[in-house]
Amino acid sequence: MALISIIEDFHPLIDARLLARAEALRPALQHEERLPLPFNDAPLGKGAELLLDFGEHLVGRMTLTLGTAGSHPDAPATVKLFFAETLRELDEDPAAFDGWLSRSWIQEETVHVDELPGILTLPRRYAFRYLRITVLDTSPKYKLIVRNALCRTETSADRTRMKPLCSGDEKLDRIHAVSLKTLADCMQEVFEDGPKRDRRLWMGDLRLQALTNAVSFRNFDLVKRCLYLFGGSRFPDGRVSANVFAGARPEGDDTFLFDYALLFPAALEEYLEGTNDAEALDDLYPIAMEQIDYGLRQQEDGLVNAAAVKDCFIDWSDTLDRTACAGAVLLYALRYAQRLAERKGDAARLEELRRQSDTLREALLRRFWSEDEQCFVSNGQISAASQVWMVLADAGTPEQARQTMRRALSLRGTPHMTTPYMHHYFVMALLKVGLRTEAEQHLKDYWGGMLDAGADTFWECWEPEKPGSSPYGGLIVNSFCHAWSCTPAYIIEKHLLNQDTK
Ligand code: RAM
Repeated sequence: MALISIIEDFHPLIDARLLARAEALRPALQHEERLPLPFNDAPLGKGAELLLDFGEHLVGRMTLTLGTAGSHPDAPATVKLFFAETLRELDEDPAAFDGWLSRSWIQEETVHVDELPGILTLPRRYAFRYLRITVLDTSPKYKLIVRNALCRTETSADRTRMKPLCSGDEKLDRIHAVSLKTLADCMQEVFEDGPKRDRRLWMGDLRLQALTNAVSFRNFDLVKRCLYLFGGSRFPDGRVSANVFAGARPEGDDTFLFDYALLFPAALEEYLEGTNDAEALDDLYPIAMEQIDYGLRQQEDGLVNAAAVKDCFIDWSDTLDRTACAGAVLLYALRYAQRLAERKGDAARLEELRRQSDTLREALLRRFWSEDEQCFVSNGQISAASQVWMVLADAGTPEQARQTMRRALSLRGTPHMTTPYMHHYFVMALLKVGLRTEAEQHLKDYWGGMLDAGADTFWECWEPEKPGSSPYGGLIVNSFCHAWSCTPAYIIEKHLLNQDTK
């Protein structure tokens, strides 16, 4: 499933006031200096390699101090630098990548160094733990020495708030710590999806980052800034883009995802729960309702139409039937819209939303609940995703929900859940039906599985059945510090320790 949308002449609907508000909330970045674990400063001739390990995942800018051995350098040194978030990435051949994403995301540079000895400051920000330096050439007269490698890290997260968990369960504590590290490394001038790739703001990711931020860094201004960015540059008909390019001139992408747009009301309501921000409610309530109205307009015979189903992300999977999920996400969003309408004192709208929810719930149950299977079936397919979203949407009775999540736990075949994004919602659905032990176990197995496989930060994709898989046609462009994977800290603090299953 390649996710590429190209709309010629796309002119987003710009709300300059909202964008100015977002700009005013641009955070200051905080920096720290990090050195590699001890390394060998032996002279490196043509073809020699040096692998630096910084001991932890970093996001920042790199400066190398270079010296020479031998006679006076009579030619530039050419060096290849390859930054990798994981050891596994180092085994990949950048030249062999032939996937559908840009190979420009590969963190590889070839640099000529004319002045030696000297300082080499690299122009980009990198996300990495490892740096492999390959000397492509010096000259017969000299060898290169890497005397120092310094990374100046960047984040907008206040690291002093990164309190370790002491639950008495070592695995849970480590999962909690790595999830906060993942979030911190994704917190830049916006909540990025991944500091290596795509380095921008995606709605589905933002919603999960904001939840985890609320139990950790509590940088609500950054959440507000991101919501305003989504509000400030939209599709011409008012829809929220799936993501925003958040550089100096922010612009919503011409990619639309039905489920992501419907998470805007959820993210807004959750932001308001934490802040009671009246300005944000006034500014963004109409935009949240526009997403709901769009969703409701996509109904045919009470269910979401095929075009909108096609616009649903849900998980990286080519075989997943998203029909049930699309309807369930709409019903789920209607619940948040009702809370927003209540908050806003919009009684007429609230009444209407209640009616629309009831109608949709009935239609979903009628179409997708199977008495024979005792679970939700989407066009003949029984997937974890369909069960999860139906349960989260409150589509069935509590008994049906519990039944269906038991069924989801026992599903072994395809379609597999492929991302921590989907696994997050899986755990939330288990908690919702009271399967707390199973939820905790799943969290430990799935995120713990990444730790066992060597994660320093949680990954964009992790299929225990297929380690090394990539939705992009090559692991080398996968992100290994990814926003939507940061939720264990939220789940642990808000739900496992507090027994809160809202
Ligand atoms: C990927 C991004 C992001 C996700 C979208 C759907 O390209 O990394 O995390 O939200 O896909």
